Amino acid sequence: MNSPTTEQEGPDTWVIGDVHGCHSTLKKLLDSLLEIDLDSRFVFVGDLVGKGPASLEVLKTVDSLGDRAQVILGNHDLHLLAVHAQVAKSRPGDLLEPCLEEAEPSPPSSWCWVRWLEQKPLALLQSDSTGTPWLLVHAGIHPQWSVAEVLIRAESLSHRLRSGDWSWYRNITDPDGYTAAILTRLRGFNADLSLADQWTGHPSSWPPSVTPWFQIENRLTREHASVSGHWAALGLVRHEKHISIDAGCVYGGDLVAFSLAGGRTHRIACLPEDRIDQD
Ligand SMILES: [Mn+2]
Repeated sequence: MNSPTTEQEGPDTWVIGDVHGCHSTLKKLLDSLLEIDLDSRFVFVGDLVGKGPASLEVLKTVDSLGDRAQVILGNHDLHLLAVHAQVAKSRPGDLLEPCLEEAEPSPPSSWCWVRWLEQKPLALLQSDSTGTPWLLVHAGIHPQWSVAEVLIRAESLSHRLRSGDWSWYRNITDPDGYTAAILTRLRGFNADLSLADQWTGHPSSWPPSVTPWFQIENRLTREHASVSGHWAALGLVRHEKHISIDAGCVYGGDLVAFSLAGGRTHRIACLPEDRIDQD
């Protein structure tokens, strides 16, 4: 994590947090990272879309990066796919209409965000240029799951998603639905390890019986380097080998990129045209 640049063998990989339709800020961040190194690679840890003003443009820009960019699905990306599949309703403030209006490719053989997005994984093991494997997810990792279990569960959920079966969606009694809740929405657990998903703010405002997932004692992946986004109220925080990188760009915070090999962060303040009012 702290290896000097001279020991790196390949281009650096930047993990980028929740873009949420902030297209202008994303372009500025990508331009500045490519200025540092034209060969930079990127992993987006979910929530490309929703809330911000230009979700469709974000999808197109990330697709235009080709093999240089990988994407993990977040809860808002799943929500967009669910609205398109007519198993969820668009909410005021999602600002997903332009995506939904362009959901059918024309001509049929051309690129379409639906097929592109539903192929993206829900967890990724990404080695940095020094060979250290990082576990990347949108929201969190269950404390009783090993790295292997995370990847197997993520693959099972992906398979279900691509089959067009949505019966797992928002249903934590379904094993794939529970995986989705953990990987894309997790913040805290109650003392009995049930999900405490009513607590979305900063942990300092939580009751003592609720614990952030990354602080659960004896978490199986605690010795494994990992990155997540999703938690704007928590902000950019390192806890042992885990780093949380959602600094609330769409609310007027920063869009953060974290360099896997160098351990550096690069942040761009939200541009005024991307910012939404927080009510
Ligand atoms: Mn999220």
